[in-house]
Amino acid sequence: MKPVERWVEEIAGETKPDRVVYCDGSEAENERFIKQALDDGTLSLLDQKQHPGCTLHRTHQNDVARTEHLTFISSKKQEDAGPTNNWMSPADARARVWPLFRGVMKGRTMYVVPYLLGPAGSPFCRIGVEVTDSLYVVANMRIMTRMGQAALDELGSREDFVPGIHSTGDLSPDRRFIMHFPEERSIWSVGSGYGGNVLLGKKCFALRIASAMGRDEGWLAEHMLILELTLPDGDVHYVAAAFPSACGKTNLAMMVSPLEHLGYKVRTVGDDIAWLRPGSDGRLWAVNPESGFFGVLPGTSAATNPNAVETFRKNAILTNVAVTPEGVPWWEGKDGARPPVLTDWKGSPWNGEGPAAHPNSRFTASARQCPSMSPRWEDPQGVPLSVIVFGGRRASVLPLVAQAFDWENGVFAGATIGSEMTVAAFGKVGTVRRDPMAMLPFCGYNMADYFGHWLRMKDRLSRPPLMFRANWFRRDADGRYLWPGFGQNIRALIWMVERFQGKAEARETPVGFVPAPKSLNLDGLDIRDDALETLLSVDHDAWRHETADIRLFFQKFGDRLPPELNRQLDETERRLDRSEGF
Ligand code: GTP
Ligand code: SPV
Ligand code: MN
Repeated sequence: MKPVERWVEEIAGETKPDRVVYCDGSEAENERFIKQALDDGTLSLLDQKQHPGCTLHRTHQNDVARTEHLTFISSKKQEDAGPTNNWMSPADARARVWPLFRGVMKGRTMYVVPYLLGPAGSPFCRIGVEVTDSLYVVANMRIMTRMGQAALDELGSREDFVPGIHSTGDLSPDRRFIMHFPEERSIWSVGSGYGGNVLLGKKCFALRIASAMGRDEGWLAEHMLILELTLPDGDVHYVAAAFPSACGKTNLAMMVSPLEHLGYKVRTVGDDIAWLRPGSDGRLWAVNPESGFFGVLPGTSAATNPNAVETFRKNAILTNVAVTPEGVPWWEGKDGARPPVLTDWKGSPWNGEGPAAHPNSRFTASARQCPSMSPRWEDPQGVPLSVIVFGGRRASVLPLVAQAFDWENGVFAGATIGSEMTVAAFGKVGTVRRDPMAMLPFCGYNMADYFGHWLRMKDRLSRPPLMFRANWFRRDADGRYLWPGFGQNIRALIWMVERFQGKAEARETPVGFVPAPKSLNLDGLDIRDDALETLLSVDHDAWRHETADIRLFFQKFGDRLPPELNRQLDETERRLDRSEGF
């Protein structure tokens, strides 16, 4: 018996499914599963004329976003999980959580889902196996990962797969746990049917477990998009950008360049997760470990993200959207007029109160259907980065774009990013929290050690990418966005890449280099001078509050925080003091 078969047998012995089905990922199998899911009500068909092959899934009403308070890192020692993670000892996990799996699959089928993260044969490639009692999970994993036979072939008799156990359980939040064991590299998830909690290849493996692997093996697992920017002279550059959940990664990665006629072209490599490793050439190389998108629907239209609209036009799974009586999906911010009659995301007639689609409603669709994919998106070696961006959603404080002075200052910039919370996770939407590298909910070990790992990466990079802060969400006194955002964000990207080339002019501020007047390409963009000035300004008083808040945040980590970061903080404050009156 192969190791994977032995493990499956053991889990089946505990969870007691009626049957065990190994998934091969084939077209025929998928058709069979979809039909079954349509029959049992897990999925329903959307209008097949407009959306061939598309289905709708509704999650339970209390199960619509990641639940960070029910997500645990179960390392032997609490300090290895660190102050920003919930911790449960492995013994407590056995005692409190494991019993929830006993007999949980009685009367259900257990599907065995083997999958690859990263292209097969790539040095980045890793193997996972998820067992689940949800056909929704199977159908999603087939899109999001390289699932089925390819993974079984790669797996062979190997033991080094990451096992993940998922059961929807009874969906009670009292019995919902998302457990990670970074030392033994395994995952348990029970009591949820929502994306990030149950598609174990995504946040659980590709970020939380992979970040711990990366620490041990010398690479990084990051909550980043990857895009390709081609300049008019034909030079090709790759950019990785970390923004917190629902802060614009998918939109940036799939943007349509408004300057394509001038030779500025953007293509997509990934929209949510990047695995980064130093190459023998001293550059930092990136792959997208996924093969599909689990993207936010509200606000997505032909105007904001036509590439996404085309990507989920067919063969997509739409979760928690509203539908017309004909089964045409609808969400707030979709193109065209709102249909007069809608069933809301809960399945009830929509009475106009509250949103019709859930604000965190999402599409699952294959990257192969995305018109903007770069020809190199599955390159086994990955793509070399020129630029790393750390962004946040901030109404004030954070300028549109600012370049870090050097690698250490860039790690400081990433480690101190604050962002307003969004609907992607259960919590207080709109409140600013520190979200280092957009990884606060996703780092599988002590974040102080993670900062140290980032700092040390520099020793292996003789040609490091440049690092930047960015913020597309600055607002005026009336709450209106000062920056048009979406495709126009290319202006900031071009400036960043031109900084890497040593071409663009900059102005030094206490928090980094910002674009000098006229150095941002604003060709064809209608933006007021005073808006631009605010966007590129550094408000000293606001930044003093910011540094005070950062100091408090750093104190959480005690002695474990790398001293470089407090030194960077001190230097930032000194620069703010020195430049007062300018
Ligand atoms: P996750 O999948 O949760 O990790 O999110 P993401 O970072 O990929 O976010 P996404 O691109 O889906 O954007 C989330 C929301 O922000 C959507 O409603 C977008 O319409 C909106 N958004 C994206 N980019 C911009 C921008 O440049 N400006 C403004 N104002 N809104 C944006
Ligand atoms: C996020 O919340 O950052 C997502 C969606 O990308 S989920 O897969 O649910 O985590
Ligand atoms: Mn995400």
